[in-house]
This record gives sequence, C-alpha cells and structure tokens, in this order.
Amino acid sequence: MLELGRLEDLPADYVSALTAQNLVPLWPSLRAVLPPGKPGPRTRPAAWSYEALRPLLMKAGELTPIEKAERRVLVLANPGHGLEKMQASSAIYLGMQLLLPGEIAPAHRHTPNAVRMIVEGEGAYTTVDGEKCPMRRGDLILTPTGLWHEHGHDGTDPVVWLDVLDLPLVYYMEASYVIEGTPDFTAREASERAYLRGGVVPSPVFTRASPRYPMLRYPWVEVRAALLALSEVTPTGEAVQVAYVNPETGAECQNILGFSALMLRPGETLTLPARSPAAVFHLIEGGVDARIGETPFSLAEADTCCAPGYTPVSLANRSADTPAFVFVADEAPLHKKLGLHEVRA
Ligand code: 1HN
Repeated sequence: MLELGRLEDLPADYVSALTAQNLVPLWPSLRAVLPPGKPGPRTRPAAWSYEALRPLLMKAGELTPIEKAERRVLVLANPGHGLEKMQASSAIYLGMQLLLPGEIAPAHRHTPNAVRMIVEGEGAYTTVDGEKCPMRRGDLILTPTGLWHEHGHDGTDPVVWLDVLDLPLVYYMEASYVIEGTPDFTAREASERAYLRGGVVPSPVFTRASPRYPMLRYPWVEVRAALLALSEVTPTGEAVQVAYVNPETGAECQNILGFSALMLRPGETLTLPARSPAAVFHLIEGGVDARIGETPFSLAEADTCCAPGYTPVSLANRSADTPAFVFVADEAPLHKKLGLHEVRA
C-alpha cells in the first residue's frame, strides 16, 4: 500500500493558510478514515458482571431519590469509546435501571428507541403508549421512538432491568430530544395477548389499519417455550434462535437495533460468524463461556457482554444438563438499511 504524505511534511505557513479557510488536506488522514480490509473499531470486547454492579446500583437507590434521577441508571460504558460517551458500541447504549417499591419514573417520550429486558424483581410495570406492561424476568418490552412511557412499582422488592437504546446513533445524528409532560394517548389493550400465536394476527372486518408498533411486550414464558419447541426440530450444530419481530410484517420490531433470543442446548457451543454489526449478549438463564475475537469472558446469570462488529463470537453452555438462554441486541437492522451489512465466513 502506498505511503501517504504526513501533515508534518507540509510547510507550516501552508497548513495555517488552509486552517484560516477551514480547509484540511485529506491525504494525511485518509488511512485513518479508510483502513485497509476492515474497520478499526473503537468498540472493545467488554463484559459487565451483574454480581459486581448490583450492590452499586442498590447503593444508588440509597444515595439518589428517584425525583433527583428521573431514571436511576448505571450505564454500561465501553472503555474503548471513553466512559463519558456512555456507549456500548457506536450505536448501542446499555444501562441497568433500578426502580424501588412505590416509585414512579415520570412520563416522557423521546426520539431514541428503547427496549427493556427485565433482570430481577416483581410488581413493576411500564406503561407504553397507554398499554400497561407488567415487568417480569426475561420479558422484552419495547419503547419505540416517540411513544410516551413511564415506569411504576406496586411490589415489595427492588426491580432491575437492562435498557438498550440506539441513543449513540440518534445523538450522533443530532436528532436526540425528549418531551416531558402529560401523555395524550388513548389506552391500548395488552398486545401480547392479541399477538400470542404465531401465524395469525387480529384482523377486524373490512378495514384493517395496522398499528406501527403492534406488539409492545414479549413475555419470557412465551419466548422460552418457543425456543424449547424450536430446539426439538433444529438440527444439532444449528442455532436455536428466535427474532423479536413486528407480528404484522415479520420485520424487525424496531428500526435501528435488532433483538433476538438464543438457546444453547446442554453442553452446546455455538460459533457465530464475524458480521459487520456490533452485538450485545445478555445472559437470561444459565452459565456461558463467551469468546469475543481473542477475548474470553465467563458469563453468569444477568451478565452482559459486548462484541465489536467484524468479530467472530463463540458461546458455550457450561452446563451438561440444563439449557442456557441468551438475549441478543445488535445493529443489524441499521447495517441492512444502509446497505453495509456483511457476514464473513
Ligand atoms: C430513558 O428514557 C429511559 O425511559 C432509560 O427508562 C434510559 C437513557 C437515555 C435516554 C433516555 C427510560 C435512558 C432513557
């Protein structure tokens, strides 16, 4: 590859003349923005232990009342981006949120899309676009762009969930903002009941207007049962994986990030090919040894790890007699829409 000229090779008065006109020579920086063969990601393989973060999150519950936090969250920040950037990858934000009994995290709506993966506790709910969604361990609840949402807690013990947002991307696009106030939605029915069975959708006579986000809550009991059933008809060596989709269209359930759940059969090791999108893995049940590129991580229940794009990942179930269940969030819908999606064998 050609050796390109450096900034230091140019006369200082020439560089100053360029700067005065807001001009920059491309060639000294060309290799940095266009590295050969594959990108040089800032995103590093990284993992966050739930056992280590839980006491710190509970301490936040003592130190900061909900009124002073609005959302009481510890952000899972990838050191490759710098902690202050609050990014897991270029497009993914991750946070662990705590809601204590009796607390309310007030209503707002914003441009970034969010989902919640419930980690611990009973009795909390989130109301999204007028639909009250109970929060139980392993449930996935969508908060798509622009929809009002608030969280409440009628139970007796702390409730914790993992927030996954496309905030870094939407912020980078200079399109991130929030509206606070009183929601102006009309209440909707529990979408999880209307869309419970695969292959059939509610179809009122004559006119059928499909809501843009028809399904907001994906109960873990249903997703887990779907994975167990699928595992019986999936050949050994093939991934037992279901995607969280819009049941009206079969498309990804949100526009920017994609979500799925994986089952690793007892003793199973799954090798995922290197793909262009970054991905996040969160362990819902079981124990998994993950390998992200060259970096090994040992994951226990409720642990979360992050893989940069263009990096192979392997996931091994440590147990010889119980399945493991993994929630996956990735940037695939974004890459596909932009025509950038690649899978490398
Ligand atoms: C947000 O609205 C929530 O509603 C959680 O629970 C985390 C992080 C950044 C921006 C908005 C929530 C968030 C957030």
